[in-house]
Amino acid sequence: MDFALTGEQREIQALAREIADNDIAPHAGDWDREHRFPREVFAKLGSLGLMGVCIPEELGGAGADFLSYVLVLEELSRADAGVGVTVAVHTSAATLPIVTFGTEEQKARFVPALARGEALGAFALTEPGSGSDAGSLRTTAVRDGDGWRLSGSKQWCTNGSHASTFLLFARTDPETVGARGVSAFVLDADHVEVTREEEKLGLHSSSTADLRLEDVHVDGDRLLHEERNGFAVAMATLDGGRIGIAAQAVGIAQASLDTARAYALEREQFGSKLAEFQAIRFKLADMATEIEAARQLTLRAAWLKQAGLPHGPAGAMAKLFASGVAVRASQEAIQVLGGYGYTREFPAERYYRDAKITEIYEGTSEIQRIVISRELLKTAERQLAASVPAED
Ligand code: COS
Repeated sequence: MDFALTGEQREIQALAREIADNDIAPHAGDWDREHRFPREVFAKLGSLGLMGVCIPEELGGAGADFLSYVLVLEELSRADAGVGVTVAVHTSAATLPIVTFGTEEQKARFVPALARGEALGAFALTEPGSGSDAGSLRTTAVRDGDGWRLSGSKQWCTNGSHASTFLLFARTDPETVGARGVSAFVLDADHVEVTREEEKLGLHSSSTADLRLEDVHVDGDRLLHEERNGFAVAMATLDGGRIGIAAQAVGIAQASLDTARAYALEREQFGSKLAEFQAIRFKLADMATEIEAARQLTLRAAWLKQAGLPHGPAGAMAKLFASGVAVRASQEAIQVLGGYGYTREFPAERYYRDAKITEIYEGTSEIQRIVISRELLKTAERQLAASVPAED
């Protein structure tokens, strides 16, 4: 077991930290207040290889590993969780699935612009009537000559208003109920109509849009992977994506701790710095301990994915735990700051608003528990079956 980062991982982490501290954190409060999507930041991240960290070099990416990508997400999210989710969805929910499931032609056509940050990617699975029960989606794709004709609507699509490439899921087999009739498509911005930009509790520097497709024709080469195998594409994509959301949660939690610690060293009450009071010290200690545990779960899940090992349940555990840590840490940061924590003068209230979504998107905490418990029980059943002697 080796807990040390490689030289390359440390370099990429340092680069992301520098951008986060200099180009993102100083503006995050304004972007939050103005609900501004900071397009220029993604151009800069793209020019530095940070919009395609774990995408192979021959496809325009930085060619680093998944763990480096997760380190970048933590740093960006520490500065601005809206920037973090934009990069996370763009990379692991839109670009990576094309790398993994695309034909050579699809990879060459779509990936380089995404990996360089010249194009932004989005992931369109959720619909008004289909959230946690993703297999019940109703957007249809029917055969139309050599291509397809798509109709339906999608909801809460991160990057929706700014993306040029959409990984979108539709039912190609209307006879089949549930997950089996779903296929995946790679679409352009002009295939989808953005009908609404969502108003959210937090993540105001990110875009969350509703989409409509009205009898849109796309060529046959827009189908990603095999027909009727789209649900597996979505699930495998979310297995990796959830590790990224765990990293985002760790970033928010770390920002919360940093803010609380700095305030405790500054603020005086009853003639002493807050940091002198055990009530405050213990809060900081608990926050730091939980954050470290969340980070280790996240890095281990990323390591499993990089090693090509099963990582779905490990990623679900990381997201389940880290998202809870982010909510608790941001809440505690407000408590340490007291009245100031409740105001916009300090970023703690932004962290609190941003943290909540990590318990919801890319699968709620309840869905993560389903993924984890299914695997637990499957393993127990296998062990049981192996220990029962076969009947003659
Ligand atoms: N990787 C690859 N394939 C997978 C998979 C995974 N992690 N998980 C499931 N599949 C496959 C199954 O093998 C099954 O294929 P077969 O029918 O060929 O056997 C198919 O997908 C259906 O799987 P399952 O029966 O488990 O589907 P369920 O409808 O029970 O759904 C959950 C499973 C609840 C885990 C799934 O719907 C889910 O993750 N929901 C949350 C969706 C989500 O995260 N939405 C947020 C979107 S981004 S904001």
